Amino acid sequence: MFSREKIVYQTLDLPDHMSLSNPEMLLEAEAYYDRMKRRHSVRDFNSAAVPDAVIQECIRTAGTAPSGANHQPWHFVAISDPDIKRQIRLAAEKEEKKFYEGGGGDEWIKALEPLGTNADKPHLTVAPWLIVVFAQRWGEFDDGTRYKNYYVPESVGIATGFLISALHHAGLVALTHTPNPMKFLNNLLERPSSEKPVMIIAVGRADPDAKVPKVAKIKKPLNKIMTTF
Ligand code: IYR
Repeated sequence: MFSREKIVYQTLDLPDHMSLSNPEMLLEAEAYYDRMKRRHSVRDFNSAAVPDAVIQECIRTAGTAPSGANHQPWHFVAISDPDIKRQIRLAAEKEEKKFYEGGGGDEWIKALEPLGTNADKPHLTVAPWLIVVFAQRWGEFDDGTRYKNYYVPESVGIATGFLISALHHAGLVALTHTPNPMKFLNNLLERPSSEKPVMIIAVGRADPDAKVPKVAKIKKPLNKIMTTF
């Protein structure tokens, strides 16, 4: 992506400078919270198609995230092909079966009980899109030599947060899914070994009868997640 000679410090006037008054700021902050608190992790999808263009815009949003040294160490693979989704589901369910049959350890499996999850992952074929997030352990200059990436998990985590927020903003629901191990995704999706699969995000509209686990809606109050000095 980069060529060595382009790496120099230059500046631009801050584009898109916003200058809201304090009350306007508070209104915006409240409106965003109001929107984001209506995001729910949904396991019951409607299979109706969602246009490629919507998914593209949401991934474009993810690509605006800040990252270590601005290396943008991520790649998103968007899949609507039913055969590939089926192969992902088969491989993921095989791993999940081992996890839920004891491989995950008693404490972990118990912690998941209130969420009602199990080894069946129908959403991986029902949801019209799967987005697989890859983290790039290193990058390559145009001449093929490698450069290091920095803060890769943090950067990819931030970009994935942007993605989930953008999907919600577009009226879609999403479910993150992390079969372990996920190496099969490199082969299936033809991604290089420099990339580590981080998660699969099932994306679509919610089924009209969708349910969510009651416990998922209990969020820690502000005074438990924030300290002010
Ligand atoms: N990967 C498994 C288990 C799982 C783990 C966590 I941490 C969750 O929050 C939910 C599920 C699965 O997807 O079922």
